[in-house]
Amino acid sequence: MQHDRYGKIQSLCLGVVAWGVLATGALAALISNGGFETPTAPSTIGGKTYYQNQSFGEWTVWKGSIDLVRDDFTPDFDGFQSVDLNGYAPGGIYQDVSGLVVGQEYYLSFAISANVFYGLIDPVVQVRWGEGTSTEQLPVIGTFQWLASEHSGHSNSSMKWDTHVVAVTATASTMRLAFGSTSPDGVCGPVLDGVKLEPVPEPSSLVALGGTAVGLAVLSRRRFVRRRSDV
Ligand SMILES: [Ca+2]
Repeated sequence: MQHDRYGKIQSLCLGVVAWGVLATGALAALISNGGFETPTAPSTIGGKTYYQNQSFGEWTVWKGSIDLVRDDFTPDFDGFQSVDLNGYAPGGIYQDVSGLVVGQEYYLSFAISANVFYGLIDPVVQVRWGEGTSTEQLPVIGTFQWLASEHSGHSNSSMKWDTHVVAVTATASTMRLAFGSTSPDGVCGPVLDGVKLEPVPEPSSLVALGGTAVGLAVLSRRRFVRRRSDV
């Protein structure tokens, strides 16, 4: 296991700003259904499974299958539902984000955890961001692993979450954002929730945010793994 110190520092700094942005609460959401609260999934183990090319809300499955699950099975990060990116096989979802300003930098934030119904695993999520409709061809902007060894007491009834923040730039007014599991075949994988995209604030706004954001940022634990080969 190789720790990426630069990645951690960068992630922390981005987290300071992003939490501050979120704290303002004044920005319109660019990501639709980022909390996966619709449609309502059945209250059963595995929830509702969606397969390649099927959609739920603004999200579409681009590989494998995923499970939309309710928190009575898998306590989620926010709201009542989240997504297990391993349905019956490693899956992935994408959303085309519109209304972006070309050249503008944004902070993408999200939370990941692990479905450990069949035992502890260290699931991995790849994040893609780019122009075009061929999701497999989009650049991978980050690979993130949730480690059981860092989450004592984690279970499907007491889930521990990692929050991540990544800076992305809009090169078109509509960009595709995709998440994909690279965990082994199986019905338990990385669980995703709380996906948000916020414009990077102007420098004057950063000054006004003050130290509260710093306090919030250091409370979050995160791991940034640049390449799948590092894990
Ligand atoms: Ca949610």
